[in-house]
Amino acid sequence: MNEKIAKSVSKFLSLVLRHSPETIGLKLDENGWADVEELILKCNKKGSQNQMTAELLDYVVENNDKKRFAFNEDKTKIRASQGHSISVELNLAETEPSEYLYHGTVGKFMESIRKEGLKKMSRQHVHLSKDKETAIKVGSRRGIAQILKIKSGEMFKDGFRFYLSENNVWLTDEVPPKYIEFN
Ligand code: HQG
Repeated sequence: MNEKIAKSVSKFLSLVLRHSPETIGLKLDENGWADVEELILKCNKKGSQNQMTAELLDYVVENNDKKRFAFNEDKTKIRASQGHSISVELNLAETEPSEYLYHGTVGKFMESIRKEGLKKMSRQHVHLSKDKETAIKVGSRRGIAQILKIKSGEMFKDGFRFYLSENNVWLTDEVPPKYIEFN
């Protein structure tokens, strides 16, 4: 499999399964699932840069670096495991986090984060990770990464809810400033 093609398919799937299914006239159900046959048909109809096939979809779901997408049990449906901007109910189980989680951001957002904490911005959740390395990667998408250490254990004790996505991204609704260690 050509990795360039796989990456471009992954980007395209992120667009239609997380943000704007209407780009190709696709409808997701309330849990974010798209019908696989319909997805393939509609990708090809609107002439995305790649011919979509069941094999290509299988390959991307299996080999995607962050396991961004998942099939249902009988592989008739596919969805993004996290990262949505459109409202979907992923039905994730509430999970107790470790004492600390991490968030990667960049300097230009720091003043606002110090004031109001971490907000969901355009997504459905604030995204956190178990390890610093992942947070560095996330922050580096935008420039020089600034790593924030989140007192997730304390938040959990105080009643904040945490969810772990199928691909191991920690999700929560917000992180008020008092739970953030700024270095
Ligand atoms: C920042 C990627 C100002 C926040 C990644 C971030 C992740 C604030 C940006 C996933 C703020 C939102 C999500 C506040 C938060 N004031 N800025 N109060 N609160 N921000 O993309 O966490 O590759 O929605 O720090 O790997 O960067 O797409 O969130 O910089 O897992 O699968 O506002 O997206 O995954 O940006 O990334 P995003 P994120 P994929």
